[in-house]
Amino acid sequence: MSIEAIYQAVLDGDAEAAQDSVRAALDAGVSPAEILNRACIPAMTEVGRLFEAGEKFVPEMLISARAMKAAVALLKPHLGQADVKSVGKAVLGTVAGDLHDIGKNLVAMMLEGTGFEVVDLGTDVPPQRFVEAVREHKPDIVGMSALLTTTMPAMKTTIEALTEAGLRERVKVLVGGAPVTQEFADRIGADGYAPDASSAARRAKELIGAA
Ligand code: B1M
Repeated sequence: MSIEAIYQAVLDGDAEAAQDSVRAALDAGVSPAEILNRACIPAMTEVGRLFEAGEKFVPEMLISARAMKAAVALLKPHLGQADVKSVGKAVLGTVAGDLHDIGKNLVAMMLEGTGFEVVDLGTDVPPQRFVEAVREHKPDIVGMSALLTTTMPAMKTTIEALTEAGLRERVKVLVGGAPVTQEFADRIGADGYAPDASSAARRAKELIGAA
C-alpha cells in the first residue's frame, strides 16, 4: 500500500523512495492531505520516538527530515488552491536558536494555499530580524514556530521586541509548534495559537477578520 511505502521511506530517510511512493500515491488518487497526515507526519513522530528511546540519532533525524522535505515538495503544488484571492500578508519564521523547519514550511504552504502572501524568514530568526521584517513588509500576521522547549521563550522575547519597537499593535501574532499550547500563547500575549498547519491558516484568517 502506497501510504505505508511513504511512511517507511520517510522513516528510513530514503528521499528517492519517498518521492517515488508519493508519485504513485498521487497517481492512484490518494489526497495530499492523507499523504501528509497518514504517512509523512506519523513517520516523523516515530523518528522522534526512536530518537528519545536512543534508537535513532541526530544524523538519522536529519536524513528523515530530508526525505520528508522531498515528499512534501511534490505535494506543494496540490496543496495550494488556484485563483485564491489575496487575503493578507504573513511574516513567518522559526524562532532564535531553533533549526526545525518542516512544520513551519507546512504552515507557509497552507497560508499560501488560503491566499496569504508569505515572507518566510527561515530558521533561527532573532527577535530583531522579526522586527525589521515587520517594518519592511508591513504584514498582517507574524507567525512564529518553535519545536524545542528551550526556544519557546524566544517567542515571548520576540513579542517584547515588537512592543519595544512600537509595532505590536500593527500585527497579529500567531504561534505554534509541538511544545506550544494555547495556555502558553495566552501567557506570552500572542493573539492566536494553532496546533497544526491547516488550523494555522484558518486561525490566521480569523485573526484578520477574513474568515
Ligand atoms: Co529535533 N527535536 N532536535 N531535529 N526533532 C524534536 C523536536 C524532539 C521532540 C525529538 C525528541 O526528543 N522526541 C526534541 C525536542 C525536545 C524538547 O525540547 N521538548 C528534539 C531535539 C532534542 C533536537 C536537538 C536538541 C537534538 C540534539 O542536537 N541533541 C536538535 C536541536 C537543533 C536546534 O534546533 N537548535 C535537533 C535537531 C533536529 C534535526 C536538525 C536533526 C531535525 C530537524 C530538521 C529540519 O526541521 N529541517 C530534527 C527533527 C526532524 C525532529 C523531529 C524528529 C521531527 C520534527 C518534525 O519535523 N515534525 C522531532 C520529534 C517530533 O516532533 N516528534 C524533533 C513533523 C512536523 C510536520 O511537525 O514541526 O510539530 P511539527 O509541526 C506541526 C505543528 O507543530 C504545527 O503545524 C505543523 C504541521 O501540522 N506548527 C505550527 C509548527 N509550527 C507552527 C507555527 C504555527 C502554527 C502551527 O503558527 C505560526
